[in-house]
Amino acid sequence: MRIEKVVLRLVEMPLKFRFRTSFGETAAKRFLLVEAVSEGFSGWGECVAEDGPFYSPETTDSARSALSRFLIPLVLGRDLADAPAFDRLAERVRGNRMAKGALEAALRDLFARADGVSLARNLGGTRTAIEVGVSLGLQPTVEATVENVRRHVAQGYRRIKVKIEPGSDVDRVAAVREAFPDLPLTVDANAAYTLETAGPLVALDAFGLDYIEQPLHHEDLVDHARLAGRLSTPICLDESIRSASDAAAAISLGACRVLNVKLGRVGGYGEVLRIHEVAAASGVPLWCGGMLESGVGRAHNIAVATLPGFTKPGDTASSSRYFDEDIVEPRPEAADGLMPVPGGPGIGVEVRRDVLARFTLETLELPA
Ligand code: OSB
Ligand code: MG
Repeated sequence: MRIEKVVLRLVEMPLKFRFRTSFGETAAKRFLLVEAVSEGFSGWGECVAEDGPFYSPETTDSARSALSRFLIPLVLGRDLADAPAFDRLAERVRGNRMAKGALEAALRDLFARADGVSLARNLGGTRTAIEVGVSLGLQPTVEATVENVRRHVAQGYRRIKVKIEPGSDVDRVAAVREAFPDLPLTVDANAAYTLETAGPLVALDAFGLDYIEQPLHHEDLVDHARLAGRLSTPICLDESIRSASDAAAAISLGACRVLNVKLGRVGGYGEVLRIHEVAAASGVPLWCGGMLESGVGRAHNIAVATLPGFTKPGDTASSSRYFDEDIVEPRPEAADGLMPVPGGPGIGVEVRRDVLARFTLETLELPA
C-alpha cells in the first residue's frame, strides 16, 4: 500500500480520577494519535509517551519530533508491502520506541483493515476474550486503598494491582490481604526502591502476591537478580524491558519470572512478537500492561493480549473506568473481568471523528 498521508494529532481527554504512582500524578490523558491513510483506509496508533520523562525517557514532545522529522518521512509516498516492512526501514532510528510503536501500530491496523481481517487474528492471536485486572493508583490512606480495591473487586476484575512506594507498602498490602484473603493481588513500585531500601519488599512475601512489579531502578537487571534471591514472590519487570534482548538478558540473569509487555515501551508489534518468542522458549508468562490509553491504544492492547503467551490478566480495564466519553466505538468494556476481542477489521473499533475533533488540541497533516 502506498502511504498517502499521515495525520498527527495532539489529543487531551479528561480522566475521571487522578492517577498517582511513585513517579508522579496524572489528571488528564494527553497523547499523540497517529492516523495513516491509504486507499481510502485509515489505520490508527496511539503514542503512549507522557507529558514528562518520568516513566520513560520519551515525552509527547520528543515523540512528536521523532515522528514528524524521522519516522513518518520514512513511509510517506512509499509503497509498503506490509507492516513489518516499516520495522526494517525504521531499524536505523535508535530508541524513540514509543514514537516508533505508535506509527507501527497505525500501519498494522491499516494493513489489517485493508485485508478485512482483525489485527488480533493477523498476529496469531487465539483468544476471543481476554482476562483483565486493574491497576490502582496510590491512595492517601490505608482505608481509601481498601475501599478502592473493594469497588474494583465488585466490578469483577480478575486481578488487582496496587501501586506502592516506600512508606506506603506493607501497611496497604496487609490491609487489602486481610479484607480479601483469596484475591489475586500484585503490587507495582515503578522503580521506587533500591537494594538498600528493599526491606519492605521482603516483608511482602507474607501476603501471597502473584508478583512484585518493577521494584528497582528503571534500567537495572543485575540488582533485580540479586533481589530475586532474597524473595519468594516472583519479580515482574516493566520499565527495565525495552526489547527482546532485554527480555532474554533479564530471564537468563534470573532478574524476573514474569514480564509486563507494553506495545509502546518496546517499540511496536514486531518487538512484542520477538519478546513473545523469547518468553515462550523459557516458559515465562506475559501480560499486557497499560498507559491509561484512549480507546485506540486500548484496542491495540486487546489485540496484543490475544497472543497465546499472554496468560496472566493485564491492565486493560474498561474505557468507562477512565473516561466519560471515548474517541472510539464500540468502547472497550469488560464484564466480569473479561474483555471481548472485537472481531471487525484491524483493531475492530471505529474512531468517532466528531468526538476526536473536540478533544484535539493540534493537528499536523503530513501529505506524501
Ligand atoms: O507502571 O504500569 C505502569 C500507567 C502509566 C505509566 C505506568 C504504569 C501505569 C499503570 C496504569 O499502571 C495502567 C492502566 O490502567 O492503563
Ligand atoms: Mg508498571
